[in-house]
Amino acid sequence: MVQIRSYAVLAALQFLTARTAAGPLASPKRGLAFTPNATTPQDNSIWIQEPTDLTWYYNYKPTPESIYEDSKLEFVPMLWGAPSNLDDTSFLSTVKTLIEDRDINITHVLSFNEPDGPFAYGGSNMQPAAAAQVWVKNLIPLQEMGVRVGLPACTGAPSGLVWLQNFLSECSKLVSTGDETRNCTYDFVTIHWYGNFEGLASHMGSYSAAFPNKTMWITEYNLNNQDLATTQAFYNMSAEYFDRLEFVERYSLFGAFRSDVSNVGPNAAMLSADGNLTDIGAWYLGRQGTGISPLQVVWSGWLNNWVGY
Ligand SMILES: *[C@@H]1O[C@H](CO)[C@@H](O)[C@H](O)[C@H]1NC(C)=O
Ligand SMILES: *[C@@H]1O[C@H](CO)[C@@H](O)[C@H](O)[C@H]1NC(C)=O
Ligand SMILES: *[C@@H]1O[C@H](CO)[C@@H](O)[C@H](O)[C@H]1NC(C)=O
Ligand SMILES: *[C@@H]1O[C@H](CO)[C@@H](O)[C@H](O)[C@H]1NC(C)=O
Ligand SMILES: *[C@@H]1O[C@H](CO)[C@@H](O)[C@H](O)[C@H]1NC(C)=O
Ligand SMILES: CC(=O)N[C@H]1CO[C@H](CO)[C@@H](O)[C@@H]1O
Repeated sequence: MVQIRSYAVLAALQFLTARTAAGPLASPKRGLAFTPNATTPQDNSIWIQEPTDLTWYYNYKPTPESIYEDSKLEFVPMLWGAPSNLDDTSFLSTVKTLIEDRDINITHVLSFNEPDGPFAYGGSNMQPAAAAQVWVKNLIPLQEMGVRVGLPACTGAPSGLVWLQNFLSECSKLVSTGDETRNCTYDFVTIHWYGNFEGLASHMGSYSAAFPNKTMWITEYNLNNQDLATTQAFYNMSAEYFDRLEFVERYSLFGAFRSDVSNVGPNAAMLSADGNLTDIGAWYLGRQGTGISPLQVVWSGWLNNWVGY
């Protein structure tokens, strides 16, 4: 009796697992976090070869990539960090030029990249007051033109929320007048996450609570330095979650590079060491898996040399 019951539980569990194992193949929310490597420029066109689901990209810069100019990928400029002169308005004028002179359809911009993180880890290392000054000069005029602007993307550490609250309060000081308190506005919240799915869901929950009624972009995320099966299960669960949640507007896996140069572990990479799409890479583009291991390397060069002897 006991045994039969546990079989029934097992069967139910297997049914549930089977139903949730497959990640969603297609999603219009997906974009490319473009991190090219000059030694493998041939990889840059992989993301626009059909079939691909990707609808947008960012490259951590204000200006677009010429290789994507005629593609269907919408470009999202990024301010990234502080100019040496905090009153500099180059970002504003660059984006205005893209819109007004080059007729590029810019509807969204990203602001600062990990301002609460040190330069050594790719952060833009900014004080909230300095960031507020740059925001007021460059982003408010774009908002007035109808461009939607994302709140800075902090690291996944708890310090991120504190940094953002300080930033908003500094920004409020700059836009308030003697007799009227005003706040800086933003159109969506932007987050980064490295870690497991439970951590990701909890991180998203704390941002939703801190910034109610705002849509969210997850512009960098992955489960770093884990085995392949765990990494793939994380990929599937998070993609399914992002696609299901209406408040998630867009997301971009960090990700679009070869496993041998990955700083988030080889299994998190969308390309194998020899530049082929891995399973995760193919799924992200909305295709069936390739079955290619992230660790795969091209043997032909070695073989040719060997045959040559
Ligand atoms: C992930 O989803 C793909 C289909 O999108 C499926 O083929 C694969 O088995 C799933 N893997 C895991 C570990 O859930
Ligand atoms: C670019 O690729 C080369 C060759 O694989 C590698 O040595 C280098 O570290 C990579 N650069 C970055 C920034 O990942
Ligand atoms: C500009 O991009 C937005 C997506 O953000 C799209 O909805 C809109 O149709 C595009 N406009 C043109 C003229 O292509
Ligand atoms: C500005 O933001 C603060 C903190 O979120 C809030 O308490 C206040 O009501 C806001 N003020 C205005 C005028 O929107
Ligand atoms: C969020 O939106 C709901 C429904 O539109 C509204 O009732 C609520 O007051 C909003 N909350 C805040 C904090 O703006
Ligand atoms: C299976 C597969 O797609 N293999 C490709 C991996 O990349 C090399 C080099 O680009 C190709 O020659 C293979 O066909």
